[in-house]
Amino acid sequence: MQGIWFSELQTPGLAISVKLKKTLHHEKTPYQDLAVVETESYGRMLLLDNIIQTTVGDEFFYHEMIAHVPLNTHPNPRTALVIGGGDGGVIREIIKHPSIEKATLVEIDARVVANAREYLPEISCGLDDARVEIRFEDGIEHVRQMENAYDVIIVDSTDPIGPAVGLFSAEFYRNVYRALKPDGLFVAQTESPLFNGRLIRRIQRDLAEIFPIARLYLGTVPTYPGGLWSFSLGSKEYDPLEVDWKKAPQLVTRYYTPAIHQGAFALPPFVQEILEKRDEEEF
Ligand code: AG3
Repeated sequence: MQGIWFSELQTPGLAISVKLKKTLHHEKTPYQDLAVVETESYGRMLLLDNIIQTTVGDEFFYHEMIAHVPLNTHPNPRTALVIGGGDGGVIREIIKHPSIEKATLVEIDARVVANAREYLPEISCGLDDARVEIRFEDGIEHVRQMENAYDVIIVDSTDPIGPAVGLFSAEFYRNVYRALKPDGLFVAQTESPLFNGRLIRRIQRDLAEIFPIARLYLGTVPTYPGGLWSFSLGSKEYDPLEVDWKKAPQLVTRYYTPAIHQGAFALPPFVQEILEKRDEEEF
């Protein structure tokens, strides 16, 4: 192949390759290796430790699905917390909701936010909104300290390796429950149903023990492993399948619609099987 290509090794036997126009920035932050590159097919792309986090070309699939499903499930979300998500994409979607009074971003790595502001303005543009507060601290610690504070919590983390591991644990979910208001709900990105079935099953079981309502939904993200992505939702009161659409805000979106919201909870048989399997039956 001609030119310079970046490859992410998505599994030991699968890579995605993207042709580069140029590298715009590269640094080692106190937490990770960070690069912003210009690609031929997806525009600018953010890499953390050589893993694709987001691209200007396909970010809306992910950011709209992780934000609008929980925010429309809550009838009147006023306070929202994003853990991770330093590129600002989830915040940009949250502030589209007129009921939002305050959106807090808790990102451990200030360099992610600084680089997103500089190189990814289409994604980070919401970070300067007056309703947004940015805190550079550990999300795990933050939810440990909060109680009865948020209507919606969204975990926009990296893959469950290194520092993000704790964001996929039952202890963290219990702290999230406590940090939520009595009718609050939370969503986390929970990886690929094709390649992370065991993880998804374990998370769904943990959530079902902690929250009265636990559900899995799916979306497409072209640059993520397998292209099909999962989100796990835990809710104290509101069911994402019972949204009163007449009362939902009219949103300008490119992927999310009420019909896609409903349809995202329709699980293909292979995903249903993942949830029902016993651990020793893993493929
Ligand atoms: N959060 C990262 C999702 C995981 C992607 N995994 C992968 N490419 N192997 C994305 C941050 C976007 N705001």
